[in-house]
Amino acid sequence: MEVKGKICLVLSLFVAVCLVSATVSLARSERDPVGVCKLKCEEIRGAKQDEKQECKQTCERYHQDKQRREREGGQGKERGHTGGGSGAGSGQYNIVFADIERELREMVGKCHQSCQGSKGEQENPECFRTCMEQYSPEQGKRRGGGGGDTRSRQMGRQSGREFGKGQQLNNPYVFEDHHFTARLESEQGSVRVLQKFTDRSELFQGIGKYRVAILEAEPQTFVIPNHWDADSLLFVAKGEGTISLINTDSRQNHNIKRGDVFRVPAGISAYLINRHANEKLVLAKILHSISVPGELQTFVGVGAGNPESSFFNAFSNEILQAAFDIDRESLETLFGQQKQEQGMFKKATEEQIRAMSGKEESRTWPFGESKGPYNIYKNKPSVQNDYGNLHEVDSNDYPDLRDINVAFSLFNITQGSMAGPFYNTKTTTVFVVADGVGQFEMACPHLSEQTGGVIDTVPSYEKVSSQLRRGTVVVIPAGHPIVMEASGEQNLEVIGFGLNSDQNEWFPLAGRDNVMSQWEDEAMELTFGVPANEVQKVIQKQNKKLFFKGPVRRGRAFA
Ligand SMILES: *[C@@H]1O[C@H](CO)[C@@H](O)[C@H](O)[C@H]1NC(C)=O
Ligand SMILES: [Cu+2]
Repeated sequence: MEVKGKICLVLSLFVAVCLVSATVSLARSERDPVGVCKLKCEEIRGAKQDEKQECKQTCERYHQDKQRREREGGQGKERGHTGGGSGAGSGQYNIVFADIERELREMVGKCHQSCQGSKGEQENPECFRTCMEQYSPEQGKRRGGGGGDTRSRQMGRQSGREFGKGQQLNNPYVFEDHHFTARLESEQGSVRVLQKFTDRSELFQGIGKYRVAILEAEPQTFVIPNHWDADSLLFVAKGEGTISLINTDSRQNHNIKRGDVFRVPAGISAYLINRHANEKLVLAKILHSISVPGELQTFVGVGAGNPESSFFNAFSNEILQAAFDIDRESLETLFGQQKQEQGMFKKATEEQIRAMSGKEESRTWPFGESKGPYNIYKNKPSVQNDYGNLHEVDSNDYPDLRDINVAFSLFNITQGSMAGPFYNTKTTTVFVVADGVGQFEMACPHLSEQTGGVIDTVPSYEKVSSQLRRGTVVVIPAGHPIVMEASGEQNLEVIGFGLNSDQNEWFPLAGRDNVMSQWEDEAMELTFGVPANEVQKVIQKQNKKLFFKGPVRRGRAFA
């Protein structure tokens, strides 16, 4: 027991990589917490003016409420479990931001739904307002009969602390469906782009140039030619298709299938088809912006259906007529597009699909060493046992990964098993859950700093955790230890994009080949304070690598 406790401490020390990165907002929020809270309200994406107003009022109410509680006898501490640190103060405002933001989203979502039935929010502002009032925390308290807990605080206390229940407060690392802020959606398919990482938290400055996107195309669908101002790396999570990259004197058609990794260089125009008769094509993408960091633009020449969504439309007719050397009428025929179905995704006929697929055409190709996609199943897993397997691809396997500086991995965690704890030395990893249900836990010194405030003789860590399900995106910064666990019912399949992957390594913190197995005896004795052979006995007990049998959970662990 005692040894175990000490191991934990050592592990913690071992990974104190990012302790020094102080957060600016901390200092700011101590001086004017309500002001900062209101600023955060302004920053909530997609919120309308009156919703922001509502948010700001909640800031004030929260502040008054807190002062009252402190006067009444110091119950101000909301996070009793954080080791070391004063607890009260700035940390609470970080909590309240997350709280308000999430609560607001929930309220808006619920009210949208319940007012949708009648006429929708625009035409029925009355319904919407009444609904919002009904859900506001102040009302909740009154209705609750003054028993103490407002709705928001109830949620605050419970979520995150209990296993598998919803999302933790103040957790910038987890992204759900509503964090995909840019969307092109139609019946034939969708492209969803995750919000800028730096919009979520300044902790993500190191990966500010990268964005995540998910493309889904229905069976027998054509995605019209377009190009992005970003290099993109795509992984085929599901289905099969053909992607065509266009250059002035050549075209490359590549058939892609599940497990393929493929790079599309910035600015290269590409079109895509889902060849399958009844299976969806799903691509998970990492985009590396090249002009404005973190900003993405897509360029569509023709075909999106309305004239505004063609970049040609930005030019004057005279210019276009001269450029194409055609008369006005032909110009209309070409770019008028009245008969076009709207959107990026078009239903294709079987003949069209047959004609476009299967031809692997490539002549001289000036952009990189590309020889087509790389299939991750081509090589053996780098780790494999009964509890799961890991496939990895880096620029040594697939040179196209070099300039985008991303490495790729796929974790397949057997049901009831877990992966880790481990950490990456250099990459910040974006995990996208491809299938299954589970949860992860991560140790984060940043959040602990925000709640604690004081730098002590030893570092401290906040447990960050959340449920995982298909579509969840989780960002794990470099150096941060993490564990992922699959539910008992299904394998957990997780795609990992390792950003800034140059010379990255990952280190297991337990099991075979764990980082401590290379320590000298003296180092063990000094670090643990007990004889080396005792430590050896403990750390050599687990002889599997990376994937282990999961913990015993009582009750329903995964909602
Ligand atoms: C994960 O492993 C299971 C069982 O071996 C297999 O059926 C499944 O296809 C794998 N998933 C991926 C994405 O490789
Ligand atoms: Cu952290």
